Amino acid sequence: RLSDCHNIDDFRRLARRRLPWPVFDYIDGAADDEITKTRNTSAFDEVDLVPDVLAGVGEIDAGCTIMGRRSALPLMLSPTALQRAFHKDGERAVARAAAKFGIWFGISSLATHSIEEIAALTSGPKLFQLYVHKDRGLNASMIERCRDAQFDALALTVDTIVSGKRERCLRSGFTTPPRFSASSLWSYATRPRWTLDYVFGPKFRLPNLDGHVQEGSGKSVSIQDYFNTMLDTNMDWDTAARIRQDWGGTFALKGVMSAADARRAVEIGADAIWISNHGGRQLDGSRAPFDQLREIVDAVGGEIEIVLDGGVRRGTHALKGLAAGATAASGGRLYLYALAAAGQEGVERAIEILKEEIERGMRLMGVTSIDQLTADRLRWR
Ligand code: HOC
Repeated sequence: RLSDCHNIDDFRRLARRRLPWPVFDYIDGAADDEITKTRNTSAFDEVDLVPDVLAGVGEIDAGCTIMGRRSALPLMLSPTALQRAFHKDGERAVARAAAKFGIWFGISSLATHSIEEIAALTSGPKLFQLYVHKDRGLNASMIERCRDAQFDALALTVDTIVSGKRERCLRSGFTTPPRFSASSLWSYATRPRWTLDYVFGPKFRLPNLDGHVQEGSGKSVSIQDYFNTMLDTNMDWDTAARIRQDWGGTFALKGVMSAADARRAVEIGADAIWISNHGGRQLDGSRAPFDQLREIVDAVGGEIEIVLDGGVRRGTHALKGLAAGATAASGGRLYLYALAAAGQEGVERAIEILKEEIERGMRLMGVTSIDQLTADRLRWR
């Protein structure tokens, strides 16, 4: 039950029970041996927090400004694909929950609700995550639609030049739209709530892709097919600079991992970078974002906003990131399990838990605002 969920891992257990295994494994799985996925979270354990006491923490404010908009928490909901495959309300549930808490969320080019539908739901801070397709017309149309719908920022994904080797998805044969297969039939049959919603609910669509991938069109694709056939493998820094210019608004690069690339992001005029390895779903063996944070902060801190994306499951993970120099912490799985478990109510509960952990952590650290979290409050083991 939702009331029994006290941390993100509790939602994960619920999601596992509610989702057919190919769908759960799509969310939960990562590339190769999934070492990077595990490391993304365990990296936070290499650092200890040093609290101050008797600091008068009756009134605290966990708010901050991210990419020009006020956020009630230093926490963002990262854009993730295919959300209606996890819960019938999909991205709408996430958008509404984020708006309720006054925090940023993102939708993916592979969202199951349209740019316009999501924009109409909330005037809260929202970004669009762009995958660069070979079809330049499609890229241009998504950019224009986001501009018309007044999205606050565009985040260009730069870490999916080819697909990571998602072995769980290879085994289950996961595609979008999800398809039933002989090996997973039992799992679908024993999850009737999900299966009935999916079969009898609104048609599963990817409305931002202008019909490139659509149910009923015979165009179901696997993750490998999508990345390897539809995305532009030749994308480079000139492409990123051109997209920044075409968009003209607040612009971020999602998936930067090196200090040298962070410097290039500054040079093309990006407003923010997401230090991210795509939740360990791309290059297994890639370093954890938290481990890379300090060298990136040393290289470009103060010149560009730095969002720490990867492995965040606790309020204290966010606090450690902020103390090490991040503007905010962000994550996908941190709300996706909750979406799968209980829709909007689940996402709200997950944000509430992280909010409480952040605020409790601030009080126990002896700080009343997040700018008081500085690197001298950390000790690296
Ligand atoms: C079938 C198409 O960012 C991920 C997502 C994108 C997946 C495309 C799936 O899983 O990493």
